[in-house]
Amino acid sequence: MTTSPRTFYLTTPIYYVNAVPHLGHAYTTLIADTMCRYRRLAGDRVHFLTGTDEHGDKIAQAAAAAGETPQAYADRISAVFRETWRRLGIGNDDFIRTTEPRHKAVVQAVLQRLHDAGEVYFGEYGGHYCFGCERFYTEKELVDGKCPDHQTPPTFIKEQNYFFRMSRHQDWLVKHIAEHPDFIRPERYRNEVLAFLREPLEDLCISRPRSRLQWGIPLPFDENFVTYVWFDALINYVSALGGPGAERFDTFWPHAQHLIAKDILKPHGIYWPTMLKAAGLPLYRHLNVHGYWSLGGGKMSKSIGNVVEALALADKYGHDAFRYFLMREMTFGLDANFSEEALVTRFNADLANDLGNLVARATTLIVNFGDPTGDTREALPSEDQQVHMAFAEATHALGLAMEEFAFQRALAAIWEFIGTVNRYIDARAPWVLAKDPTKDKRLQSVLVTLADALCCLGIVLDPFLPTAAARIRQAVGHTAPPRLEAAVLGRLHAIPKVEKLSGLFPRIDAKGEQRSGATMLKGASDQEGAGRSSRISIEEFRRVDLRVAEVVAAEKVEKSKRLLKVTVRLGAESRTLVAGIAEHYDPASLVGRKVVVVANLEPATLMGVESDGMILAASEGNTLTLIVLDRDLPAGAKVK
Ligand code: ME8
Repeated sequence: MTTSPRTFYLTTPIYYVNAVPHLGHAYTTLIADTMCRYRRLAGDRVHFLTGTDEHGDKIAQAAAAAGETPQAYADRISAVFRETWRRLGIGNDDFIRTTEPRHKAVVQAVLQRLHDAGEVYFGEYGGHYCFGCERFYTEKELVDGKCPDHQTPPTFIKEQNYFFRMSRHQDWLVKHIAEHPDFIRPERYRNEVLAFLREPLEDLCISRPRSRLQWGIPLPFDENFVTYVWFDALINYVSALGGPGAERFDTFWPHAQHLIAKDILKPHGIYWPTMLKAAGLPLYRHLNVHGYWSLGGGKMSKSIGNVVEALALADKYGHDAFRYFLMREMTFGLDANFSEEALVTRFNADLANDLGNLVARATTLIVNFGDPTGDTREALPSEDQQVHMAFAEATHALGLAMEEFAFQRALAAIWEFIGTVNRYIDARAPWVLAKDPTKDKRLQSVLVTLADALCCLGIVLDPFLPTAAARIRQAVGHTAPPRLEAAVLGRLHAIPKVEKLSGLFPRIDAKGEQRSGATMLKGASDQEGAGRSSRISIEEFRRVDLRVAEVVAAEKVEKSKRLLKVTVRLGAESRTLVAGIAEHYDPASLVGRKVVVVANLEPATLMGVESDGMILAASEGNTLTLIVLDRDLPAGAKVK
């Protein structure tokens, strides 16, 4: 991964103020925020822009319906967007409004440039106009004579207007896209733009007569017209930097990346690059396009009215969880369906179980058994090296995924590592090491590895779960601002001061309520506080494959007081398991007995013997008893 400082400029669409923010807006803005946090974590110089699109028919009509002036209405709704982003923890550097003087001035300057360069002409046009989309449709684009987005028949309008000579820019644009395969990404959207460009490109009508629409930026060369809202809106990406010639523009514009959904691919993939080129400005670097969220299969758009109040959901489940779900559930570029049930399932499985329990177990073990003054590692045992390697792999995969906005893959890579650490705890069983004074050095080195792993997780999770990541870092005493370059496992050589952290993500029960804090399972191996939270769902329980097994052979594991190597038969299959029952059962007495085993556990190696499953036993004090059947059943029978 490169650590040299890079410059990164990321924009979201500027959202229309004709309704309050919904889930789709929140998604784009949250992933933009995550990306910018990630780039900052990597040490890059970042500028993150969002804002509101406030001119045009749509807004004028919404204001009239609300009985307000367009400006008062835009002020009010724009403030709702700004406040929503603040509450969701979005760290944008700037918020542009198209009604601001700084924006108007740049729009007019760009229009004048285009006019002076002969890129604009005055002409007459008759076409099918959709007021919802605020644009003309060609016959071919209409579906059954209707606007494909609004499913309403367009109005035929004939009027004199100004036009941008977009048609003359077709050839170089096709060539540019061909030569820069990641100019528009993922590939499906690049292909979609190339498909548009296989048809002749028409000139673009860039004005609206004032007689018909007042609410817009006047053309600098003809006061009788206002600027077409898209021509006005796209320019926000440069006006927010102060426009051509400004220092901020020179710093950031060469690194510009836009983030949008597929609904506005054409203006960004075709109008915008041709406008830039015609105005003598460099093109943006990448257009990153994501898919659409739907609710129960229906499209979600405020003009259609089927909206989810983003904040209500985020407040209900926590802002970190909301952000996590959106990123984990949608494959960047493809559509996804939103449901509260899916959010709760992911919450319980990924956040409460995998991450929350890891943090609770590891911090508890370190606090209970860690000796900050103790001697820790000399040579690194190979199992610890595997944890280090797993982290190096995860951060490598994370870096590659984030280059492409593949948030889902990025999170999958981190969760792969979380799984490795959870298995490492199970296999190393620090609570067992703690019982053997000769193993103290080994115990301390396992605990250092755990503290190290938590600290690294607290760093790499920062862009995705900002609040939880900060709590994890705090629990392991990492007070420095998080930096990706510090997330290297193996740096820690002594146990830091650690605080127990349980209930990071308390499980959500079927009624949608969160349990306060994880409670501990009372079981033999969990007595020392290595336990997981107490309740699991029936689905989770069903995933555990319990079987009747017949013991066919048993012997002591060399050099171990506690472990027996047991061969069992499960139907036709035979397996080797390692069980900590040597102090309670003579190996020979077990042969021929039927026991209950967990058949779908991931294999683990104990004292050099691979164990493929687990024999169930109950224990209290010094007594341990195997779980046996009170009626006979064949080996392999399922235990339900
Ligand atoms: O188009 N799923 O504004 P807008 C995912 N003002 N993302 C969605 C979504 C959904 N169902 N619905 C909306 C405009 N979005 C113009 C943009 S830019 C110069 C001008 C998100 O309020 C997504 O980012 O309709 C989409 O591109 C954007 O909101 C459209 O927002």
